[in-house]
Amino acid sequence: MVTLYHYAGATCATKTLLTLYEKGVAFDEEIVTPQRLDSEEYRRLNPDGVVPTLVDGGTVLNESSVIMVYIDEAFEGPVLTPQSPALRARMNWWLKTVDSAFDALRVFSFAIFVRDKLASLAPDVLEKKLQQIPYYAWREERRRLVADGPYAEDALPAIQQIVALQAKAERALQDQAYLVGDYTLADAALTPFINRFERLGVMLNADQAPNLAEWWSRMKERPSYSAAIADRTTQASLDAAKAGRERFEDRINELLEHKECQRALRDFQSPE
Ligand SMILES: N[C@@H](CCC(=O)N[C@@H](CS)C(=O)NCC(=O)O)C(=O)O
Repeated sequence: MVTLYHYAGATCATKTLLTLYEKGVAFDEEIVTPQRLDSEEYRRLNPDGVVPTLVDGGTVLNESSVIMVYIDEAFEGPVLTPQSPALRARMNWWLKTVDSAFDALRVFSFAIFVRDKLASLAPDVLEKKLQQIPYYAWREERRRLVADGPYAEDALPAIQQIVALQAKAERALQDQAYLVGDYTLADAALTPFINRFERLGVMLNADQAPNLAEWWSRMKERPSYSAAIADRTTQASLDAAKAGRERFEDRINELLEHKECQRALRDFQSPE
């Protein structure tokens, strides 16, 4: 049986969980704790030390979008990719666009609520944890976010990307119920991102993005949403996000009202 390595609440892994549930594929789960992410055993499966990883017999796959496409192609069940090359290209554009926004989601999640876990560590313990991060850019970004949270220099570019992604979705949903024709991998990819934006208090409201709001209600009604997100969300994680959102409410609003965010709303929602 296919095995998904992940941990609760990981946005990228949730994309692949949604795909497994939408397809109706039976799967095993291996929960990857923070210690296991850094272990040699796990790094052999995923050199970057991140989730998700999918193992299907001798096939080991990393990268959430690659895994989603594999699940759709390798297993029976509803087809989640359009037939026509043009629509398929559009879906692939969404997979790439959502992937490109992941750094922004990571920065903002970390700034608002993940950082507390690290900010309370003794300096030498924190440094040891930072040294486990394989890339210099990720490591230094994390160092800045632990120190300054949403006041770090990374916050504005991140929130602008977060707004731009939602503005693009609003535009795509102007005259259709799903991002590309019927429900596809594109919708599955965007779902955990919007879920996180909502929790962080950076989801556009229904006046700014009415079509996105309707799409979001539709996504939440799908059984895959319950199985991959709602049923797996702990009260502790909801409380942590709420506490961060409330604590930094003024800063979040200041960033959302920044002219760069307003520009993203204007440029990407209706560039004509
Ligand atoms: N581009 C990768 C990103 C994977 C990634 O960064 N995953 C996050 C969770 S969403 C992770 O494992 N983070 C662990 C950490 O930063 O310690 C993908 O889409 O699979």
